[in-house]
Amino acid sequence: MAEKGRRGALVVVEGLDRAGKSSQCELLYRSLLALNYKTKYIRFPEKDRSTPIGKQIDSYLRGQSQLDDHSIHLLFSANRWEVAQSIQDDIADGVTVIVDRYSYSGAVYSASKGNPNLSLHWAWQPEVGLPRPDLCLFLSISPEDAAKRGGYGVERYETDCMQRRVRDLFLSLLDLPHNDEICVIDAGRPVDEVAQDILEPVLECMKNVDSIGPLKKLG
Ligand code: FDM
Ligand code: MG
Repeated sequence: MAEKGRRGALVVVEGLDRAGKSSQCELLYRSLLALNYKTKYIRFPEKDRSTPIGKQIDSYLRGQSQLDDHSIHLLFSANRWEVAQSIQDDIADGVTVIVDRYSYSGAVYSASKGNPNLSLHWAWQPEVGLPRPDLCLFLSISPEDAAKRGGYGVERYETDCMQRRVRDLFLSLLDLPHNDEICVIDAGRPVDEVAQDILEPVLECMKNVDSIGPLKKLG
């Protein structure tokens, strides 16, 4: 149903572990397909973690390898740069691309590790120039609601202390004046309600891409 000549929208879904990002991305993807929109759903780190960089990230997250904080940070960023061109091509082709985690996770998780040489400012720099989302939905969940959703897995960043820092840094990003494409969604509610709250701004954004103009770059 993409109208002739209209580009797709770049829609990013962000939030803490257990906020329901992947389930909501899946629901959004199916809703857009059901409405006959050309749509793709991708995630970072990329789904199978199967590219050479994806494999290194996977091994690090599982605790099977050690890497300097800056190195792993740059690998996460490189993982996005690997697919930046194909995102741009899809968008130009009228495909709406839904992205599960993006540069915001990239900067915030690395800057939450407590490394004094790895500030949020430093962490953001490799993201500059990547395709800029037309809309970023931040799924917000309180630590209490997150805790009700069951225990963490075994991956490296899935600890209370880390998640608390990540949450605070995410919130500080939302306050920055140039981040006006970020929309906060209360993700502590039933899945269907959250899905409805996500679908509306996404459809609105897809309708407005012409007035937004060409896909922008992160600055
Ligand atoms: N993560 C994810 C980062 O630290 N940097 C990044 O750039 C991205 C995309 O990887 F703990 C972290 C966030 C999370 C872990 O992601 C795995 P999923 O979405 O929970 O699989
Ligand atoms: Mg996770």
